Amino acid sequence: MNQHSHEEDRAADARGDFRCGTVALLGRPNVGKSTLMNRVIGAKVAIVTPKPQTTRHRILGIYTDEARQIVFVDTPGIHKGRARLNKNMVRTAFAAAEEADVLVIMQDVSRPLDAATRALILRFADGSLPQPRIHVLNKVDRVRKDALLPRLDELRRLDANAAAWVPVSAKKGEQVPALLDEITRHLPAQPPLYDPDWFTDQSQRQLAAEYVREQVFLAMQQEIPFQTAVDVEAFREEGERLEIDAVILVGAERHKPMLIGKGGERLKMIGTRAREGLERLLGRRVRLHLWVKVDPGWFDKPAKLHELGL
Ligand SMILES: Nc1nc2c(ncn2[C@@H]2O[C@H](COP(=O)(O)OP(=O)(O)OP(=O)(O)O)[C@@H](O)[C@H]2O)c(=O)[nH]1
Ligand SMILES: [Mg+2]
Repeated sequence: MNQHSHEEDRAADARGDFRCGTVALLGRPNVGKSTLMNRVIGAKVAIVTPKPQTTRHRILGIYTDEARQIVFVDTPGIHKGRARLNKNMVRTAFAAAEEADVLVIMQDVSRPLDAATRALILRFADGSLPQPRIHVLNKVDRVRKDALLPRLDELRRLDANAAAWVPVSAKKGEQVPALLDEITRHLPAQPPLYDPDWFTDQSQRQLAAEYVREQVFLAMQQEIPFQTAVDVEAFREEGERLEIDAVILVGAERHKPMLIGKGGERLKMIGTRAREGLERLLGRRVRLHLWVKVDPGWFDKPAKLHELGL
């Protein structure tokens, strides 16, 4: 995925100045964590939608060049939610933070600094986790530059001991190289942890489930996406082509006809778009079969969540 030579990797490695470590991407839902990771990796390894609570798992995105390997750990947005699924998502985010070498705490500067964002910043600012904190002010493409200064001032007061504050646009790529350099400064000197050719820890099977879920999030409204999960039941290679059978699990009986749509049109559209995205990502033909199953309240059932890796 990334253009670099293995010889250069080995050279930096041999000099002992190669840097490598993990960076947890933390923040409220919808601030752009997954967008940033995809931008750095140059591929859609984590799904992105305009709806909050898109990411549910901890997802690795591995960036390697001649001098460093930055292992991004994308996490679910930190939010309050009563269902077990929501609590598990938030637990996943905090667990990722504990294990990382560097914390990137992201916010959306196109929105006011609300109480929940403030509370999240303060939660890390107390230094209960010892790692360096880099605050990322995302979506600068949506604000006037002079509006950033008061925001920066306020953040510096909230977390005076942070390592850096970096305004970026994950969507446009603005200031992303500067952010990578800032992160690199805080990484330990050590050889790469992952094969430089790898860019994510997800299997093609997991990516397929996520790509379908992305299309469900984009196509459906109200509570439906939040009560939907995707489970790949069969995954096999037929020559060059991938054959994938996936079940879309919905949380209520009445969601099923809405997801399928008139004459099956909506489900067909979800399948087509997910398949096209997967074909682009994997560079091979895909045949995708989708079914819809109802499991009332699955998002509160420990056994079901476990089965889905949630
Ligand atoms: N204008 C603008 N939009 C952005 C930027 N970064 C992300 N977005 C949009 O913000 C929305 C949310 O992006 P995600 O990357 O899914 O956000 P997230 O933080 O991963 O969200 P969760 O997974 O729900 O926690 C999407 O519609 C993105 O296109 C940015 O720099 N500028
Ligand atoms: Mg996300």
